[in-house]
Amino acid sequence: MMSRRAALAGTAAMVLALAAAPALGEELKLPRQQVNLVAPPFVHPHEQATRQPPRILEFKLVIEEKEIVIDEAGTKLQAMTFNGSIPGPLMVVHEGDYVEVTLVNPDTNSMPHNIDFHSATGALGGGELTLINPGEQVVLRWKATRPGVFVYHCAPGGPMIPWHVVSGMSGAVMVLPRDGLKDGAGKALKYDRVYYIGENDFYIPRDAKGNFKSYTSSGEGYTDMVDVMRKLTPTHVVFNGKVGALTGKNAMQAKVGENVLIVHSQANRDSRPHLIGGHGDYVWETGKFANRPETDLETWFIRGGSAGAALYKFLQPGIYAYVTHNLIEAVELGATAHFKVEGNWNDDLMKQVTPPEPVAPAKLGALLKPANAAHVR
Ligand SMILES: [Cu+2]
Repeated sequence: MMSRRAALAGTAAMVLALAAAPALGEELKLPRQQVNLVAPPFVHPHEQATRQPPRILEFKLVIEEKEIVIDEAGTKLQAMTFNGSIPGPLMVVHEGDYVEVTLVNPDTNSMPHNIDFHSATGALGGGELTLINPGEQVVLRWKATRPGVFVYHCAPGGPMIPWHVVSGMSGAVMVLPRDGLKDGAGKALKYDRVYYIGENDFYIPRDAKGNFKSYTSSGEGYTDMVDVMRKLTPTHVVFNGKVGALTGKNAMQAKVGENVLIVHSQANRDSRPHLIGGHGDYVWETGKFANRPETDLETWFIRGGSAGAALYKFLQPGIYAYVTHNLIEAVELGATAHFKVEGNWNDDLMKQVTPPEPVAPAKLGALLKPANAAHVR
């Protein structure tokens, strides 16, 4: 039983805690706003610049362990996800806002999970305070003090960390400056559309014949997958959880003249985004908006464990492939997305002067002769 003195000390501590409480009281006075998250590549509605004072933004992330198909051949992965999508949803707030996340691990799941926000400060990005078993939930609040795009991911400890991440548990947060994006010389930059692309490297085990294996649960496939992971050679590198998740009828849409912000995250491995036939007008390669964006880029670099942002105004209509410019990963392993852009073609920027045509035989002979025979010794 607690002694009277201990009880008094406890009461004193409580009084002290209450005396220190005004800070908490002030916090609670901040306006609150519930945000309904949407599945990538789409992003929930938000202001780009805001005149409102800092707020508490409430988000809910439900962890879902489930089987997904990751390519056209029907290859299966026992995935682990935030809100059922790979990547998890992009959460948008402004610098100075508070992010209040309710993380739910339903009892239909089989493993403990948590969340490490690269944008948050302390306690392993919140990972230390959010480890929950199936059937539990936890609420974490952190202050968004640094503007930029940042990865979040599950980090339940030891070998579980890379396994959960390469099984799908990552996403991103975008902390916008309160007065919006700037070009580095103080000029405001606005986007007409924003898309969030999360890149994933998958490591699917093969059977003796070389065919991809499937499992009835994550746990059943764990040992096999770790063997593949340790070779550091992914079997798939994909955008948004699946080969073709953002191509063809799933292409991201835009119109000529629109500024499109592309947020790209990779929680585990390096990547080199490249928009074929387009550019990065303004690129925050390391993703942090307090730094001046680079301009006119052809390819940019996403360090594993980070997110970057590129702003591009589409100037021509057509289908643009957005790839990682390791072209083997883009074409053979899956890391290709499409933008479908509508509008009018600009002949000044590009024109096919004559279409492909057969070369006349006489002309061909002339072409094959050394052009400047006199100079050939
Ligand atoms: Cu997890």
